[in-house]
Amino acid sequence: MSIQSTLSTTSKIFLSLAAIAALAGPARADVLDDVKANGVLKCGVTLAATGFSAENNAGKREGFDVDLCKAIAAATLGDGTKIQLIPMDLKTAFAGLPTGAVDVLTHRFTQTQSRDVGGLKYPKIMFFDGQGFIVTKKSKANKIADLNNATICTAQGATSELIVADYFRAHKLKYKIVTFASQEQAWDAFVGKRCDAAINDRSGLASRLAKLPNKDDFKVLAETVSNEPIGPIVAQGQPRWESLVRFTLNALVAAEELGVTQANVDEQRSSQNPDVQRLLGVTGDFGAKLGVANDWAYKAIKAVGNYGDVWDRNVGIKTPLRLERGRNALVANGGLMLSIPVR
Ligand SMILES: N[C@@H](CCC(=O)N[C@@H](CS)C(=O)NCC(=O)O)C(=O)O
Repeated sequence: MSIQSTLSTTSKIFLSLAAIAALAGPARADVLDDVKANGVLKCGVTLAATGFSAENNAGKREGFDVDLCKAIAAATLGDGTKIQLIPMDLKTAFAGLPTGAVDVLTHRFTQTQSRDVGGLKYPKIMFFDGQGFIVTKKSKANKIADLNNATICTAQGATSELIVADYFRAHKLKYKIVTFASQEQAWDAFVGKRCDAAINDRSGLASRLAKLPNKDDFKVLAETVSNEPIGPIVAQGQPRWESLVRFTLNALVAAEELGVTQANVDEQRSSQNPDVQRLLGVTGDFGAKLGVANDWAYKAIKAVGNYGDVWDRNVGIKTPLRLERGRNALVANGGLMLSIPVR
């Protein structure tokens, strides 16, 4: 744990951005070839975030981020069960890509210019989020302006540090930020009353609230203070692998647009719609051009369903997170989710 004043927060943020820039390291051989040779896909996932990556009662890790890992394994290896999930915190996750400790991060990390230029490539955004603050219901804070002089918990290296620094300075509010090695620790400290408030992606707050027995004792403030475009990450210099991850996620979005679901994907193979035929590998050689089998997208959809299926199963309104699609609805439904045409 570390406590920082406003000024040293800013300098630490720029130091941590410099550390990301040093990630380049020795380049890996072709990751797509590696994954095929290993016969297993290694995904870096969040430590414990219900709905995204957390163990269920049977001790099996499940969630949105786990499903994306399964989809990529299904597309690459023809089998969505050939995955190794490696839980990682903010401190270790990024360094695992160039060394090959992980092939892809299906994590909750925001794309920023510094991370991208620093060697972390984001093939496609899978979740449009924004950050918010959580406080106890007993607290007198009903809006961020009420957090003057508050102590705020978050994790080292999260985008939150700079967001808090910028927002509070711009609004002439005083604060003390307390950072922890992981979001889990930051959350536990907040729940343990170490801080007046915590900040995280709104989906992250919903995720942690979902498993709290006394969730009604807390409230998330209405204001959203940032944009957090979140997506899987691959190492730089891996264009084939980057494309494979991009188009696997894209296939899940395209499937939703075309009405192809986990339940109907087999019958959709006989569809007369040329877009469906290309997506499912019935016509064309779109898989071969990516370096995988032509039924790669069929296998991914069969393994986890379309984007909407993944959403509904893990974080949708029937789950403990109860998240509305909002900005993550398809463009056709007023959101931001759009597929790249499979042509
Ligand atoms: N999106 C922000 C926050 C990322 C974040 O805090 N992720 C949460 C999951 S919602 C987490 O638990 N990270 C791993 C950890 O440190 O425990 C960023 O990219 O910096």
